[in-house]
Amino acid sequence: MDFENLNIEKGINLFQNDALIIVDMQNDFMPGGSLPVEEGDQIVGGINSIAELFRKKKASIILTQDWHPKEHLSFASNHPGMHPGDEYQTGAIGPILWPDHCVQNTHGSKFHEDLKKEHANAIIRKGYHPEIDSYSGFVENDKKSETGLAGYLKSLKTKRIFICGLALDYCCFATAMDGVDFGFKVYFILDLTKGIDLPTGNIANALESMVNKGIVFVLKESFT
Ligand code: VGL
Ligand code: ZN
Repeated sequence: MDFENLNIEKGINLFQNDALIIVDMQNDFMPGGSLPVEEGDQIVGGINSIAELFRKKKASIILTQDWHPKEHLSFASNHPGMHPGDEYQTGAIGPILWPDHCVQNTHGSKFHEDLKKEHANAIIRKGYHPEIDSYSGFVENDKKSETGLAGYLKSLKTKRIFICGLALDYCCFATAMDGVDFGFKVYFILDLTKGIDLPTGNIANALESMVNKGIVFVLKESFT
């Protein structure tokens, strides 16, 4: 599945009970970081502009932040003899191991310096249990430990969520899929996200799963 074959919805009008979820726009996922997503820094400006639209409509803006202790079991460094990118699937870790990234309080865990953080209503942290990874902003990979995001959004009577950020095929994808399961209408902003594509084909698979889940694709220009 390519970007070209996706249906793009236009003419999106925002309301106060909409929410923008900006996923993991942190230094370690930027070029030069420890788990760099190619061109990850190039979406910062566009995300700031969309966030401004949400702010003007009094809609909610939520940032997610990958927030690992240094002994986190998703890091290859915590498995003797294993390397980043190695396949590893046990419990709530996997399908591959990662380089150390987004370690709590390090520069890599901070948001990109140009990302406008002041208009965020909430910051949801995830991945802080050493033995559980969390790609989704809603529930960690054990499928049990909730971050509180769903309850937060429901208390604001949120109906539609719009996802952007990093990385397309991991944390944005997982957040979008869980968003549907929690009862939200989910929109995925295709030109405000970049993917990792590990293993190769992962981006195409993620897009196809999202189509099948009924997630709606939009672009920056879809917002009126
Ligand atoms: C992410 C891999 C590991 C992401 C976080 O933000 O997509 N990917 N941790
Ligand atoms: Zn992580």
